[in-house]
Amino acid sequence: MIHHVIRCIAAASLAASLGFTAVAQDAPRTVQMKVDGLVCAFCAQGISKKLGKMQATQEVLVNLELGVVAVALKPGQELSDEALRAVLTEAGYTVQGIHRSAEPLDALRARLKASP
Ligand SMILES: [Cu+2]
Repeated sequence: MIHHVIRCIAAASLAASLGFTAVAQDAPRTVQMKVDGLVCAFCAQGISKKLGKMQATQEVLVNLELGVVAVALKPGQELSDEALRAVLTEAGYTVQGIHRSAEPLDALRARLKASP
């Protein structure tokens, strides 16, 4: 037991010295959704507002052209697929799919802009 703990601490400090921080940083903190019914800037604004009000939300990204909505979660906060679906469905949109990743919102934004 003690040995196990010591090994873990050693591994953690080794990782830290190599420039890696906590494992949690690689956890999926970005929730990307394919949403149907996004038509205009008001849709984007409304969705940003609704999702932005949620406690776990750090930042919202809406790409109208591709029908993509993404939410970056605050550290240590969670947002279930069901909760996200509920908000968007209630607002009149259809969620086609939800995908979680560790891709930062800025990177996702750049990638979406670059796609045709
Ligand atoms: Cu609209």
